[in-house]
Amino acid sequence: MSQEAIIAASGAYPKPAQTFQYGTAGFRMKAELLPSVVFRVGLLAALRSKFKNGQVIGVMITASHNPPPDNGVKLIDPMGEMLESSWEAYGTALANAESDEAVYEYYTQLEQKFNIKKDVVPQVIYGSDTRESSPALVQALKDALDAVGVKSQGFGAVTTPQLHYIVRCLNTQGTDHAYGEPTLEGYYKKLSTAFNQLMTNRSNGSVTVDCANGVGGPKLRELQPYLNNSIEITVTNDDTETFSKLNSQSGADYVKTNQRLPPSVSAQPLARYASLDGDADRIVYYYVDKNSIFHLLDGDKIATLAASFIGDLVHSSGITDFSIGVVQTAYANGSSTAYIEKQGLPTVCTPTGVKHLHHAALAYDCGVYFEANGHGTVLFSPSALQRIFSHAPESPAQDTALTHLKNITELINQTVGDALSDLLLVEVILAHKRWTPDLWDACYTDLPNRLEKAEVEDRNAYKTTDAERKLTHPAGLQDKIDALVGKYDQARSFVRPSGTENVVRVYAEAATKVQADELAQKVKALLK
Ligand code: 16G
Ligand code: ZN
Repeated sequence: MSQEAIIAASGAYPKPAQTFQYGTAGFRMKAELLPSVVFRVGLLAALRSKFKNGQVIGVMITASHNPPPDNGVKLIDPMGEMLESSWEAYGTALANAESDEAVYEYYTQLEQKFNIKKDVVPQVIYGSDTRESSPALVQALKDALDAVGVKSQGFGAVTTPQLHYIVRCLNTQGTDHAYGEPTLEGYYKKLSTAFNQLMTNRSNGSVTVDCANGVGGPKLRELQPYLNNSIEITVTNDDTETFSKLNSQSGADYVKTNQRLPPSVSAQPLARYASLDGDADRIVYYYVDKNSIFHLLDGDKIATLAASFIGDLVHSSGITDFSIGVVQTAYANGSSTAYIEKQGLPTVCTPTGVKHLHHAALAYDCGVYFEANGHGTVLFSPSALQRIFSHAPESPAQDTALTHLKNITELINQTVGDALSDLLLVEVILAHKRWTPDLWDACYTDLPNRLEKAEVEDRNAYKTTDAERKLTHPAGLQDKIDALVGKYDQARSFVRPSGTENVVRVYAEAATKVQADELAQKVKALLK
């Protein structure tokens, strides 16, 4: 493509006076700051696809659980994973190039650095959530893709995990590890076929799903007709027309952070409720007990449920020497970690952010990874899948368990955490176990905990080690935190810089709510 064409196209998207950084979940900020960033991410996606010999790269425009005026953009690698970390820095550099000429120059530098062949046709697909700002950002992306001759396809409003799914399908089409049909219909068919088989002759009442007034609402409605009648799903907070309602007083982040029902939900005792986030890659469950007390069933509870269910199926199928591990972050409730270890399963702690958990989960035949906030999935290694699908059962009971296990591998979106897939997974497990939410909850009791955020002058002054559980900088601060923690029972606290906001987060847990709250406040006070 000609130098003039790229420089001219870039000229339509001038860079604001702002420094950008490809963070934990791509670029994310006020939408009005993003057009130049999205344009340049389009160039990066083109390079990434060429570097990957023309494999399809995905670009998702979303700011997940952030408020309506925000937006964001992130890249999806060929197998549906997050962009390889080493490339984030190129995205950052492109986004910060001060002129259109500098953009072009850096682009060609990267072409040379990676020895990119001129004759490879890059392919990029893209989608967005339901924000008001999304169509204009999609246009910026398209202009970049067109300027550098990318073969592209838009999927409109989709959930983040749907786009991850389609990327993987496109890149595995026609191979012996084909992932599915690269369409939304293919996605619904894959999930529903597995779900319907797992729910044959089973039923499990109803679940009410709060969709945060985001893209999960319409997509859950699209999925519903494919599902058999084994559960009744009531879709709420699915107004995507009123832009200001997105993530407002609803959604997984609201419920998890406030540890309470969305105001729009009047809960019946012991009925099941779930909340998605704005791009439907997170889900938390909850219920109220007979005394109308709220109980949260978060990502940790989903991880323990999934790991123990899969462990039982593997065992009952007669498959041996099969490793199952649970990957968590520092936010995992101490009780969940203790519970998993008591089940004889290994746990690993990684820094926050899906890419870290995902990577660690690859070490097992089956790696279950969830952040406490409800973002997670289950990965089966290629050799584990091969063993599962070639295993010869030796009894009818083994045969049944094995069939369930195969369907579970199809039901789970293995590319990334997926609220719709996770919803069906939880529903299947509860139906198989005949568990009401209180029985699920009774596996272990969460330690009371508190999450706070603190505005600080420079969050980059806070550096962590040990999977974000300890601070190395500012010097001396960790000792003060440790001294405070020592004063409370079963206490734990850590401080980490946010990867998505200009704040520092403080987490504390302790034996009682009063202690957890007090510890969080005292640690927060150290940051002043
Ligand atoms: C991003 C991460 C999410 C993490 C959150 C932490 C992805 C796709 N998303 O949203 O997993 O929980 O950041 O945010 O990795 P924080 O760094 O602001 O606390
Ligand atoms: Zn999200």
